[in-house]
Amino acid sequence: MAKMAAAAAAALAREGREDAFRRLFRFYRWRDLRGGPDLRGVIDFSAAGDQVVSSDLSISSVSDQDAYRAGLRPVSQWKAYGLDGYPGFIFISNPFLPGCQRHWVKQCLKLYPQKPNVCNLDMHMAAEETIDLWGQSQEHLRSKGSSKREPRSLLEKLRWVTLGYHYNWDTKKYSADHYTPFPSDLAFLSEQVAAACGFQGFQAEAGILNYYHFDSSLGIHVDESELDHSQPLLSFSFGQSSIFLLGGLKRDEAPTAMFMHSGDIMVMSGFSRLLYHAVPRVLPNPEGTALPSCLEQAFPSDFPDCSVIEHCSEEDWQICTKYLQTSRINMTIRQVLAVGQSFPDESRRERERDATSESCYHQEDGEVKRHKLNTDN
Ligand SMILES: O=C(O)CCC(=O)C(=O)O
Ligand SMILES: [Mn+2]
Repeated sequence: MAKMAAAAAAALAREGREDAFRRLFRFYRWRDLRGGPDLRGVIDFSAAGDQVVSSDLSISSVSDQDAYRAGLRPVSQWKAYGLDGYPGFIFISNPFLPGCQRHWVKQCLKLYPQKPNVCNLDMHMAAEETIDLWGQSQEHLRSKGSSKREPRSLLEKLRWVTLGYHYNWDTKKYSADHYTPFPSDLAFLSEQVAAACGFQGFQAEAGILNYYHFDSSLGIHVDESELDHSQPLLSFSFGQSSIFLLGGLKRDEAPTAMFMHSGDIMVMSGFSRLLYHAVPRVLPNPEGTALPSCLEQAFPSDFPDCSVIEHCSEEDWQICTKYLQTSRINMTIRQVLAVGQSFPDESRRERERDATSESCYHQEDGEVKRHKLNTDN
């Protein structure tokens, strides 16, 4: 049956009846020995183009001191953009202070994958094997050469980590009984960014951290599992660059392609909150160096104690550097419930029905999926 569906999908694609999003996804994912697709149609927010408009921020909602505490420049200095045809979409071009992205990278590699947070490796490894991914991978990463043939360390096999209300990939739901405290530093950063975009009172309740390598992609999806869609979705990117596709409410609307570089933040709110999107491609950073220069900047020595940003030791940064030379990390932060809202009461039968046999959409072999295999392949 699955084979027949795949064959039918392939036939449709051959006939040119593949949906417009899928067609562009495949265009940008394509690569061969001579290189990859033509990237001239990809919007680069650092070089304003036709569709790009500047976006107003709520400068007075975030004090310079709070921005500073989160490792961000004063909001009055941020460069924020919108896109024609996508109300509620805000792109903020790297607003991080020099050296401060390093903190978030280290947290994503060293701290956040730790228990009680949940990661893809937990799905097929014993609990004691995934206790200390950083410790188990340090040596391997430190001595790593540039050969692609070397086996990947555990850290390099990490595809996703969930925080707060842990997203259940089977039921596509969050639930009250699978919650662990959301990291306070990341909640603080998220609150400042949301407030600057006009969402004062945003509560960071769930996070999905995505870990990509040059051969990874993230399938076409909509983030609709949160119960309160009036709150924005925040997305932070670090390391190598990627192409992000932002589509419409339906898959037959052709998406807009844009680059996301290290430090860039994207906010999907209002009309844009429930749009289809995907990451077809991870690319070397545009400077062509091992790491983009914004990550080479060291942490200022006079950073105040009240900051949530901790100094990242040279030893830890060396491991992060090795990892990031071929990788991209993305953190997406969500508010799940409206203030005062609780999860609907579900019977056990409903919960069992929702937990389909198709377990995990993230895959080890490169493509990270949010959709059923036969619709996205
Ligand atoms: O990696 C990205 O830029 C997008 C991640 C995403 O869409 C998600 O986690 O829902
Ligand atoms: Mn998403």
